[in-house]
Amino acid sequence: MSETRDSRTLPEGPARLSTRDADFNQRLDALLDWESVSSVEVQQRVDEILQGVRSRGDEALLEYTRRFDRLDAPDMTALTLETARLRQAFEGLEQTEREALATAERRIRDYHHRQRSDSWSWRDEDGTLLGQQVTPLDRVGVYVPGGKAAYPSSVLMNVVPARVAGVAEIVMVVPTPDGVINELVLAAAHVAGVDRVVTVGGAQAVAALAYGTESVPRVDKIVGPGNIYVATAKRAVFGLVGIDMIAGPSEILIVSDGGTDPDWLAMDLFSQAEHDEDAQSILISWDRAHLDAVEASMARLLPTMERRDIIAASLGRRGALIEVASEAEAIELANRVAPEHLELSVETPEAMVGQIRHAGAIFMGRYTAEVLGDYCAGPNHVLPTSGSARFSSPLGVQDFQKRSSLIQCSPKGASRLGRVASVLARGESLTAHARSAENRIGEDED
Ligand code: HSO
Ligand code: ZN
Repeated sequence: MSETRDSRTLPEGPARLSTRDADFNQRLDALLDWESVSSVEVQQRVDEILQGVRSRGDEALLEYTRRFDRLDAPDMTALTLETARLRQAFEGLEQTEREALATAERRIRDYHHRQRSDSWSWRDEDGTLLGQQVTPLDRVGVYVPGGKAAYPSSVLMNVVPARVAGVAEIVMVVPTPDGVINELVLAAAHVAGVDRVVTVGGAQAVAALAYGTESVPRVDKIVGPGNIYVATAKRAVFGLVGIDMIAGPSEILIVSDGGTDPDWLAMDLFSQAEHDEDAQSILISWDRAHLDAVEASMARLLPTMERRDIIAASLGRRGALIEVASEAEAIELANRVAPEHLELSVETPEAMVGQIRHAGAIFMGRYTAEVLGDYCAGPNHVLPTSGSARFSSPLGVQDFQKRSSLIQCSPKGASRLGRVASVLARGESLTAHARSAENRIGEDED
């Protein structure tokens, strides 16, 4: 337990820190330290599974599904769900659930529509055309975890940007241990526009998508979160196929000016803590009494939470309430943490947002609970974690589009560029390059 933690409050509560503490930097670094490391044992098991599916296709998929998910299917048709089955799942929902899914999908689609890159080109002074042609990926695989982390919202967040990009075929894989199917996940797949679902999971599902089997088509990119086996398998097949980022546990960092209801902030901190024992929730303020009030709210509300054990573990391991000297210091600290989610719970977030350089998603003002972004505001909830917002961005349409560059030389352009290329090619002693360029040098130079 830290020296400054108040022992009357949460037994498993977040650490209390102040930037004035002599050991502040050390303690903050220890809290932020998180790295996904895959053991040699996990890597070996994953390699075996990848090899199995690569060499024996569907037969291996059926065997691993029998072994790991206790699901004895006679053939792959028993593990494949077509669009009619997805529609049936959607139609079986309550009307409020159908409407919520449809509203979320529409808002996510509208937001991502604005992200699309268009092709462009121009002609230089010699009449040579230069440009960029943007095309979608042909086929994408979306991994959806089973069990406690099976989130219909993540189905929308991974599939909708691919659809908006123009991906022709989207295959979803989801484990169904003991044959238990999550109807909400299938309904979300329907709303998002998945073409087919294969009910296999783990490294074997990643292998099927990367190599293709008799029944599962090989895809060009695999996206979506998964456990350590899935993450290890994705890393292993990267290069043969594209992959998205490997996401760490969820994080929230709130900067509060002291004017937001402490109970609201307590619940905002809980909202990400309840994802995972390793999730991170941090509150920063220059108002010490406010930090005390939020700490008291957390202690009072925690026993009322269904997932209190996970929340308490997450807060105890990686949570923190940090007192800073000023607003400027709060901003500096937020940039240093580069959180996945940043709530600016202040009176005028517009004045602050321009100073934020590193954050996956920024939630501006007291009314903007981070959870609205998790489900339905519109932006993607697949975001850079563990400080990777310093160099990467939310999942988006760009992740499902690629660029081809275009060059069309006019005779004059070929002649002029030919002279330049020839000199550079001879400098590299590449004679065929030089002569190929020289063939197009003409008399038509000015
Ligand atoms: N906060 C998670 C996404 C999520 N939350 C899904 C609820 N469901 C990672 O950004
Ligand atoms: Zn969440």
